[in-house]
Parts: sequence; structure tokens; C-alpha cells
Amino acid sequence: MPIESDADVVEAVCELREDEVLAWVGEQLELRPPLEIADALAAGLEQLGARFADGRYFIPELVMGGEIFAKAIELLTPALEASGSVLKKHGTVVMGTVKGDLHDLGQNLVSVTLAAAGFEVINLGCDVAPERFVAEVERTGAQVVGLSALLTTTMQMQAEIVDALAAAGLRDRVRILIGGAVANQRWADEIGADAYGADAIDALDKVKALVGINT
Ligand code: B12
Repeated sequence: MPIESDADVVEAVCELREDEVLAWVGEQLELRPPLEIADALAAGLEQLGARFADGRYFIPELVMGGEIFAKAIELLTPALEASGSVLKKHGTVVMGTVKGDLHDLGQNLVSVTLAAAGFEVINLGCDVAPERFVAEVERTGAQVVGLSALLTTTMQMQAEIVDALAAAGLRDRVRILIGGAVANQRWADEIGADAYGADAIDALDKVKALVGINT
């Protein structure tokens, strides 16, 4: 079945039709902004996750779906970068997925989006321990640290990192932004983070607000 709509691409991602999905991404790049395309693909992964949750899919499907998404984001990255103001550096953001959590696709997308908008992004990858976040904030003098978590078992780690930054005496120097499928504003308030970002665009808005950029 050819991909003719965003609903079709959700199905194609779920059915792991890699070649068709990547060809569709190439076509869509001529037609609309790269983040819109990424959103459509993410909806596919969400659906795939739902099928995993209800027992129709297993780990291999999850892995392959993630790989297709990563390849698609690679295709989108030049367009994402070109859409930003790469000349002006607005500040530094340390970004990572917390310890115990291997989901890095979402935070990579956020990182590319922030970099495209003129931020220096230090992407620490996934499974990042609190002490590493502390060391990188100290080393880089970052204004913002972004913490991603996708598992109910790892969201507590976001709280531990907030505490570790405070214990290191850095809490007044760095703003803390949290995100990932299990995070929300209430959790941000509860653990004493400065903001919550729902997706890449929201993350960019929140980072701008945290460093005092109005546009
Ligand atoms: C792909 C995937 C995997 C891949 C990850 C590959 C990779 N390199 O990332 C693999 C196969 C490794 C995996 C493994 C597991 N997974 Co998984 N996975 C997914 C899936 C299908 C998609 C996640 C994704 O990448 N989405 C696309 C991106 C773009 O979205 P996103 O990550 O949410 O990011 C967006 C926002 O959240 C936000 N954001 C993200 N980070 C940040 C950070 C900041 C600072 C900000 C502001 C914003 C922000 O912006 C992003 C862009 O819009 C989800 C389903 C889902 N609904 O999320 C399950 C899901 C997260 N996984 C789940 C589970 C259970 C697991 C495993 C435990 C399975 C197992 N039994 O082994 C393991 C855990 C491994 C580990 N220790 O981490 C559950 C989690 C349930 C829960 N609430 O705890 C989910 C929800 C599936 C489900 N419905 O059951 N998984």
C-alpha cells in the first residue's frame, strides 16, 4: 500500500516498511518542514509502542522501529540544521537520557532542533549517570541541562539529577528542563525542575524562555 498520508506512514512504521518510509521522508522534505515530518514518524513509533504494550509486538519490532526512526532523522538532519540560525550562539545546553534508560531518539531530535536554533548542544547520549551531568555542567558552564526519561522506572533518576546538581552547588547556575514520554509539568514541579518540554518545538521554546530569549 503506497504512503499517501500521515496515517499511512504511521502504519508503514508499524509494519517496519523501512524502504518505503525512507523514500517517503525524501519526498516530504520537498513539501514541508522537517519537524512536521519527524512528528508523523514519531506517531508511528507511538503506535508501535502501543502494540508492544498490548502484546501484539515484541522487542525486535521495538528495536527495528527505533532503527527506522533513527535513519529517518539522519535524512532530516541537514534540513533541520539549515532551518536554524547557525551563526548566533545563544548559549550552551547539556542534554542526555538518564541512567538506566536507553531511549535516545527523542532527545537526539531535541538536540538537533536546539543546535539548529543556535544553541551549543553537548549531547551525552543515553544511560547518563548523575555525576556525568554534574561534571559536564561544571565543565561547560551550560545555562541549561536537559534530562530525558521514557520509563516509569527511570523518571526518578531525573529527581536524583536535580538533587545532584544542587548538592554540587550548581543549582543557581543552571536551569533544568525535563522531557520524555513519562515526564509532565506536574513531575517537573514536584522534583524542582525549572520546566517541562513536551516535544522538540516546546523544548526550544522552553530553553529560549529559560535563557531569556523572547523570539
Ligand atoms: C523505540 C523504543 C525503544 C527502543 C529505543 C531505541 C532508541 N535508540 O531510543 C528500544 C528497543 C531500545 C526500547 C527498549 C525498551 N523499551 Co521502549 N520504546 C520505544 C518506543 C516505541 C518509541 C520511543 C521513541 O523513540 N519515540 C519517538 C521520540 C521522538 O519520542 P520521545 O522519545 O517521546 O521524544 C519526544 C518527547 O518526549 C520530547 N523529549 C524527549 N526527551 C526530551 C528531553 C527534554 C529535555 C525535553 C524538553 C523533551 C524531550 O521530545 C521528543 C521529540 O518530540 C516507545 C513507545 C512510546 N510511546 O514512547 C517504547 C517505550 C518507551 N518502551 C517501553 C519499554 C517497556 C521498554 C523496555 C523496558 C522493553 C523491555 N522489556 O526490554 C526497554 C527498556 C530499555 C532501557 N533500559 O531503556 C515502554 C515504557 C513504559 C513505561 N512507561 O515505562 C514504551 C512506552 C512502550 C510501551 N507502550 O510499553 N524501546
